[in-house]
Amino acid sequence: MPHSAGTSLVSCAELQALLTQIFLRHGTSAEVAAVLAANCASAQRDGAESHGIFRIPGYLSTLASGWVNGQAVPQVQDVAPGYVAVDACNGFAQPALQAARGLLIDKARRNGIALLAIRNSHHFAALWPDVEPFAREGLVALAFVNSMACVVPTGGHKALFGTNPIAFAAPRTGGDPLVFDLATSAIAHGDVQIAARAGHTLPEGYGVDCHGQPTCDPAAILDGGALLPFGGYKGSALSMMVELLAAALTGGNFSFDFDWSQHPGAKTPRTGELLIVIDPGKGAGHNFAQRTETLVQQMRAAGQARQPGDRRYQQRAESERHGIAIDSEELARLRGLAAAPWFSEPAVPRPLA
Ligand code: NDP
Ligand code: PYC
Repeated sequence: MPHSAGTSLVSCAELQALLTQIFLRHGTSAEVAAVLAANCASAQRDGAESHGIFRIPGYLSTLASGWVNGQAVPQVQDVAPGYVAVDACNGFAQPALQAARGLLIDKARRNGIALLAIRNSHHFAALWPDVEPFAREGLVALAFVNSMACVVPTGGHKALFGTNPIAFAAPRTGGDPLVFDLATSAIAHGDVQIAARAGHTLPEGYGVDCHGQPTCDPAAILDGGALLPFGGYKGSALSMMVELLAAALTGGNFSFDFDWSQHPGAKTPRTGELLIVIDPGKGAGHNFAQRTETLVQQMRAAGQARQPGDRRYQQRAESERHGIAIDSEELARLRGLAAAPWFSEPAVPRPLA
């Protein structure tokens, strides 16, 4: 966001502290508040608009609804030499990843590869923060998470898949890790909400209305319509794979499995996440990070000037230099939330029916 009269500049540390306070005031434990605040602030810092502070009202209404347990303590299980499982206990996925991270890295280094299967978890964020740190430690990482049924499988007539992102990170000698993070739907649900709020239309082929008819109106997609996979049957197949890896394999819910209707205000999908971490040092390509760099150079030479992750890294550098530009009214709202919760007592998570 360009800095103008209506925007304020805050440092990432300041934003993180503010968000931590908000989560604490709305019923999360200190551990959960710290992890979610770091995640959300880093998305805002990197210009990931649909998964930064835009998500705060959804987090808070979900906490207030009792659908998620903001105080859950993840249960880590050492299943096998290359397999870690975590029961997030109806809490958020990121604290579950945090709890298992050390064991996962140990196993990946020892065996060359390790899996982390998170179940019973809520993921409401961008996926790249889950993989980029592994690449900074010289590892290759893949992550898959399923969400809520809002995507029609190819040729179908009913929303079944989530927007189901896939993220990948690889170390690279010449610069920041090579990272991509993409929804397997034509557009992320959060970006449909942003387009609807701004009164924008969407390109053709992104969604259908409540009658199953193609529409470019984001409001019609949100009002009983649905999204389409990206790239037709190819995106649909990837979305199907994400359901299998993130839900069937982990023991989490499919995107169509859960019923949040008894929790008005609930927005966070209660599903699962799978991570695969690989130590490239064990492979035939001893200098994997150098080979990543070679590939990037060749892609550049072939005419692909912008690599996935470039926009985020540029925005990150800009935010670190000048501060994160936030709409001043939005910032005032956040400060209000940090000072006084919208209910008198911190939310006590209710058990699920
Ligand atoms: P985008 O389509 O904006 O970007 C997808 C990827 O492609 C990014 O890595 C991006 O890099 C890269 N990219 C974009 N344009 C180009 C280009 N012209 N050339 C080369 N690379 C390019 O993301 P999505 O809309 O698919 O997803 C947005 C976010 O929503 C993601 O962070 C995702 O994790 C999140 N999401 C989360 C869900 C959840 O359940 N938690 C569900 C669905 C989505 P760059 O980052 O540098 O722009
Ligand atoms: O933007 O599609 C999305 C999304 C779903 C869950 C979190 N974000």
